Amino acid sequence: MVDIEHPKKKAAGVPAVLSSFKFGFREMGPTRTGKVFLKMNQDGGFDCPSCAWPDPDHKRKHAAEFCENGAKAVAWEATRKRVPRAFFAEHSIDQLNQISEYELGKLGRITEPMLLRAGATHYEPVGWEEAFQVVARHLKALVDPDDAVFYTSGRTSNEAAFLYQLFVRAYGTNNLPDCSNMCHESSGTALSRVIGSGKGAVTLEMLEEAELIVVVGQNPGTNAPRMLSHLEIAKKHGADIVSVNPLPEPGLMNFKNPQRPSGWVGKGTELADQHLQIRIGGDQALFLAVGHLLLQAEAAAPGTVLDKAFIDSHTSGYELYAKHNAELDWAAVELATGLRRAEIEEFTRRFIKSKATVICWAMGLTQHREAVATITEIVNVLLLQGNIGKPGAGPCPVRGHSNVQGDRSMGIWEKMPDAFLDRLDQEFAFTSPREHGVDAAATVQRLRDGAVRVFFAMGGNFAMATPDTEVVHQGLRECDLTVQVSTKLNRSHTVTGREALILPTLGRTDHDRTPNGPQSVTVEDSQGAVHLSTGNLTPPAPELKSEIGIVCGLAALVVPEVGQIPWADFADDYSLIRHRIGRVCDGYENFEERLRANEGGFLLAHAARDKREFKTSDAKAQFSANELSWLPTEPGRLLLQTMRSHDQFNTTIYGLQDRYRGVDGTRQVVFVNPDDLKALGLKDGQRVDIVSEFKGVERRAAGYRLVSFPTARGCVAAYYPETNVLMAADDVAKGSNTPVAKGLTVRLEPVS
Ligand SMILES: Nc1nc2c(c(=O)[nH]1)N[C@H]1C(S)=C(S)[C@@H](COP(=O)(O)OP(=O)(O)OC[C@H]3O[C@@H](n4cnc5c(=O)[nH]c(N)nc54)[C@H](O)[C@@H]3O)O[C@H]1N2
Ligand SMILES: Nc1nc2c(c(=O)[nH]1)N[C@H]1C(S)=C(S)[C@@H](COP(=O)(O)OP(=O)(O)OC[C@H]3O[C@@H](n4cnc5c(=O)[nH]c(N)nc54)[C@H](O)[C@@H]3O)O[C@H]1N2
Ligand SMILES: [Mo]
Repeated sequence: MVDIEHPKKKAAGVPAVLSSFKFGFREMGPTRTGKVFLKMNQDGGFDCPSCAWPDPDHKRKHAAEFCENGAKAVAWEATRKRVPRAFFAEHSIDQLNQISEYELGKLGRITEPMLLRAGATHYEPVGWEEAFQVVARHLKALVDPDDAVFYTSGRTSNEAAFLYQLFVRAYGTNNLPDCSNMCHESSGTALSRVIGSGKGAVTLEMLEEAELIVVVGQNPGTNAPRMLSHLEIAKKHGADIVSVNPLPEPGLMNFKNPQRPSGWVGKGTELADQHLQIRIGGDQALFLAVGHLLLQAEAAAPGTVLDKAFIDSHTSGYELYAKHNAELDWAAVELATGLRRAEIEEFTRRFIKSKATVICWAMGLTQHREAVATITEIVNVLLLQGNIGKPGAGPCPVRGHSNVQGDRSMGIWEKMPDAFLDRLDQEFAFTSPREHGVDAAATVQRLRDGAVRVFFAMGGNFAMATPDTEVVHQGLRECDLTVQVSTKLNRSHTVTGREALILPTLGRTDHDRTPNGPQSVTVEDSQGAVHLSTGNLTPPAPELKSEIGIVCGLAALVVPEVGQIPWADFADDYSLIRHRIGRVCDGYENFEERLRANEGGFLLAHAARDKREFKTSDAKAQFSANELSWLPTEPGRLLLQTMRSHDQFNTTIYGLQDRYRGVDGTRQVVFVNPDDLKALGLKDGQRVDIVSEFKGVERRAAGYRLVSFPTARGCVAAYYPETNVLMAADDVAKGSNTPVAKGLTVRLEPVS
């Protein structure tokens, strides 16, 4: 049944806790639920596979640090349901393609390798040895290793990621696209250039000490719920919190902390002191304006606003930036942001008052055409007041997947710097390719050209997470071989190449035992803390392999003669892998020793954060002079953002309830401002097609229900991944090549 009601004003609290346990019991039963929820994010336990928000390490032993959505992610993986052999025998590929993404995910864990032979209509069980032989046969047959692509999602552990990139480079290509290409690539690109590290420069402690925290383009109540507890602590210490978002996301407006009994019964904490309901794509203009006002305020009262000492000693480009930003076209800023000048002035006064400011952001900023420029504009504002490398201050991109940052540290990147490749080559006595590989967007374009022969995925759901869904599906079908290493089924297992393999693997919660005994893996969170993760549940099937076991098994067949790489030893003893990681990966020096010395966790060094040292081209933090950019629209056109509901993890749909936004029973909705509905002659509840327009080409998502919603004027929202059909393969962010998922130009066509 479809039920649409008023959006909620509060997040978390009792309904969140109930929802976790309900979902837990349904999937795992009471005993497993207890076992799992008690071990999550605890010493000696496993790292939550949901988001990349850090754990408060000093409190790890005490509080059960988990959130509703983390609990769902765990229950989804630790489910007792299995996909039996018979299921594949009973369903042809065509029939599998009729099953919705939501239903596929609910089927349960995969327990044995499955092979779709060329010309066959059904997957059939296959032994591990034969499965590996199939991959080896295809890879060895390719004349050019660049005809194969090796994707990675962000749940893969450091150890597995390190071996995977080693295998791929030993094979001879840098074609290592990852989910990060579609996620925080813009943050990495911008921050590397201007502060010399692509990683955020704020720890949990620093966040709690901030006087002003600005949360831009992020919905933490759903996507990083544990962040709210830390915002609440900062708030108790007196911090101002400002949300910059076209939507009034309830987690930020009012938060009931489920970790504390008072949050279950009390009225919750009003987190945001100001909500700037920005027009989609208006953020660069907003921060340009804030910079302008800060410069003006300093001119009016010299020595009181800017941190001149910091600017002089640690930055470059200030003069140019200040000159460029002396004049501002306020009319353009108001159009671009949809905000009133007075609101921006109030926002700026908060910066002036604050001695320590953190700016957090996520997909609402990174998935725009001008994302890189926008992020450098944010850094400009931070640099003006010396808000980096001191307590309570800094840029804080909030990463998505639980180990997406660690995977990058391990070398999962199509363009790893030569210094890394040199160390890799030296360590393993071979020569890795130097030519850059393809990223996610370039992979989509290659698929479109029918130019990918083997598509191999270490987790994830490339068929659904990428733009231009039909184009991607067509390209995958033209591959000779597609391989999914995964825990559960999704569309990427049913849209296949001529031959296809499913290689089931252990998840984060599963006990991982090799002939050498029980093994742990490590992950790196959003703020650069590394720690051990040890699964404690009986795996879904005894013969299931870990991702490490799979990579080692494959590599021993595909590249046995390349370099000196002890694949078999690595498969048995993960500490040997960590030893090598320590010799190759930046920041991981003496990895295994540090882990042991620090009870399984330590913080990676970050020069800008720790020492105000900037590893940029001129060893300074760099101001950027950007032209004002925004997204004007023609009459009758709106800006669409594709976003997550409260009941999904990326392409995995847990349920059909977007509780905070008041939608239940359907995902086929488009949220529109009531005044826009009126202006367009449309009505709440009516059915429309969403039609996107990019470079003269139209794309259509049919049969969406209009929901009158307090989003910013001119801005509409619908759920990812269903609306990825509206995205164009060539529509990417400048500099980072991230597919544009926010700020698509659309019109709404009523269907009769
Ligand atoms: N439960 C759960 N947790 C998750 C995930 C999940 O799917 N489910 N996914 C994980 C992953 S991989 C990621 S990357 C993160 C994603 O976390 P988020 O970035 O929070 O995810 P989105 O749902 O894409 O939300 C984008 C937010 O940006 C706002 N926004 C959109 N356009 C603009 C704009 O132009 N300007 C501004 N200022 N705001 C804008 C939207 O209104 C929305 O609040 O979450 C991670 N955690
Ligand atoms: N329109 C639109 N598109 C987007 C986005 C958006 O906001 N809007 N967001 C983008 C972002 S931020 C991201 S990160 C990508 C996400 O893209 P992906 O990371 O490719 O997608 P997920 O849905 O997270 O992948 C889930 C699958 O991973 C597998 N899996 C789960 N756990 C494990 C494990 O431990 N090991 C292995 N091997 N497999 C496992 C399961 O089969 C599961 O179905 O999507 C991007 N696409
Ligand atoms: Mo992400």
